[in-house]
Amino acid sequence: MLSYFKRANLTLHPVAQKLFKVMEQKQSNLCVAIDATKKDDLLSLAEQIGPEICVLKTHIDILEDYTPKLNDELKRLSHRHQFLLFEDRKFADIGNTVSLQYEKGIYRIAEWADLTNAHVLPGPGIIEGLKQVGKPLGRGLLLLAEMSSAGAMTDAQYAKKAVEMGEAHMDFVMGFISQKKLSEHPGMVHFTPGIQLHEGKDALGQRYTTVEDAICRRKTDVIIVGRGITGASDPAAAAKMYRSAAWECYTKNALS
Ligand code: 5BU
Repeated sequence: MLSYFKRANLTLHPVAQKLFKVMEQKQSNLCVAIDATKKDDLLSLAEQIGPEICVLKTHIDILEDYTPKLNDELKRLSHRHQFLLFEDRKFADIGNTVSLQYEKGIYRIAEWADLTNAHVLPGPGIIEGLKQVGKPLGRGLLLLAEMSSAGAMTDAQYAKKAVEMGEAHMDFVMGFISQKKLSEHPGMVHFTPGIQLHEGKDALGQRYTTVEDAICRRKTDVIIVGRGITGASDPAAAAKMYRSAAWECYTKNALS
């Protein structure tokens, strides 16, 4: 398999290039989901795990004390620790509406998030709408091809369509949220949520697989870990452990 370093040279997408380089430099293919509802918790966790991650994933709309100043604080942290910011917004409307949701409103997602994501359910207009806003700012988009939750309607046919839609828009789409590698294009990055140390589930339909299963066997690129790290008694130590496990799987893949 190709190294992230080689893949950086096989894509013209600025965010994918930057991500591959950060991954190689930091030896990290770990994205942490910090689902905090207070901004101090978000910032303090990001500060603790910053050195271990290539991407910080947020749900900005769950914060109870959001102020626009947070955008700059997140950007500052991302520069200091060299990680990218991913707002997991899961856009799902017509092109015109998502372009407004992405650029305007309280959160101004396009202003600070290097990447965001969208469902393909509405058809390619959603990509066009987000691209109008994000491409001039040098942003990237991930398409939701598969979800981790039990009973998800993202079956093989749906995932295939998502990949086709993504590959037809590679000037803005840089990858997929999926449970396995779906696209053979070296520039497409696969992010996989639903990761913990052991297989299992939570009380609300989340399903977990392991780092080894996602990266070694299913050949995805970046693991997304939330509560496995943020709920640990020492989140920095947990992040270190997930980072090295995921990186070890990647290096095994890259050698094969
Ligand atoms: P967890 O604590 O590791 O279960 O958190 C997983 C995060 O990834 C959480 O922020 C979800 O919103 C997100 N997620 C997911 O779990 N499954 C999916 O298919 C997608 C996103 Br898309």
